[in-house]
Amino acid sequence: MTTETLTTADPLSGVGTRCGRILLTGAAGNLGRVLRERLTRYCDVLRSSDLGPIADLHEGEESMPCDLGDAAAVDALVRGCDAIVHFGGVSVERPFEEILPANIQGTYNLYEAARRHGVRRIVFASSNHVTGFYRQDEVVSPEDPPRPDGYYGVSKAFGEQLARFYFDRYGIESVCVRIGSSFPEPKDRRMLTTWLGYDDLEQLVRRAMFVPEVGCLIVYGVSANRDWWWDNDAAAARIGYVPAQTSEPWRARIENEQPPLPETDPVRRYQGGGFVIVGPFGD
Ligand code: NAI
Ligand code: 15L
Repeated sequence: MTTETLTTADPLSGVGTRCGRILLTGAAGNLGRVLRERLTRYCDVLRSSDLGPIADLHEGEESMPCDLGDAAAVDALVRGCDAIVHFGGVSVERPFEEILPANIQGTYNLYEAARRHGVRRIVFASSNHVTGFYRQDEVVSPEDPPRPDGYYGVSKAFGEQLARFYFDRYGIESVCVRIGSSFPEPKDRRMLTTWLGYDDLEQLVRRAMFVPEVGCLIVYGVSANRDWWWDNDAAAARIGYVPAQTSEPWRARIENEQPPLPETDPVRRYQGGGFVIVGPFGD
């Protein structure tokens, strides 16, 4: 596990963890709302963006609404930013027509704007659904081939490949965090394995932002839960991520209240859980 494999010095020690202007997309979303105040500690100005304006601004925070599917608007959004924390987009399985502008065109617009405006680092909120069709009895590493469990997972795999291309071609560094399930607490048996606590999320984003020379890196965003499906050694070795939270405090209640699904149920069989059975849409 990650806690045992971090044998080298912390790659963040002695490195400044502050920069000029950070752009946060998806700022009105569940995780955006968690990150907004926390990220103001790491920059002079946090540019918080979502489809609509952000009302309750913190000190050092500015609001700039933008539809990620609008290339010209994204270009203006990115201008003047030093780094990007890209959490905006459709965050669940939806028809392809909804995923395409927000997640696929939107992430392309963002990387293109980053290239034009000289942004050097992007933290991309990818998802465990890039590998959702691996079974729950398999351990998956970022080196394994993607097995997306829907259009949403496909869009996140696209984002990861875009990150790879923009590093190889233009030297823009990215850390793609395949977030598990980041909520105040795990909601079901599956999330006992996939849960990512908010303090661990902040640690991951901070490290992904500031550890030098990450290149293009894929890590899983998961806390130190008892069971694991993901080999996250790269997160420890490359950015020094050592999770401090665990889903254990919720285990007894969840296991008492929620009987296990039959072993043959795809929701129990596959890592993506309920995402693997959403759709088809529109038939
Ligand atoms: P969320 O759905 O609460 O927030 C996403 C935000 O993106 C929303 O506020 C929405 O208005 C905005 N958005 C959607 N389409 C947009 C567009 N075309 N232009 C601009 N903004 C747009 O999702 P949440 O939970 O906060 O997740 C944040 C990110 O992390 C998402 O990219 C999601 O895919 C990813 N993620 C989250 C996980 C979790 O457990 N919360 C797990 C894995 C990945
Ligand atoms: C995700 O990618 C979603 O954004 C989030 O809402 C959760 O459903 C999470 O995955 C999960 O797999 O639990």
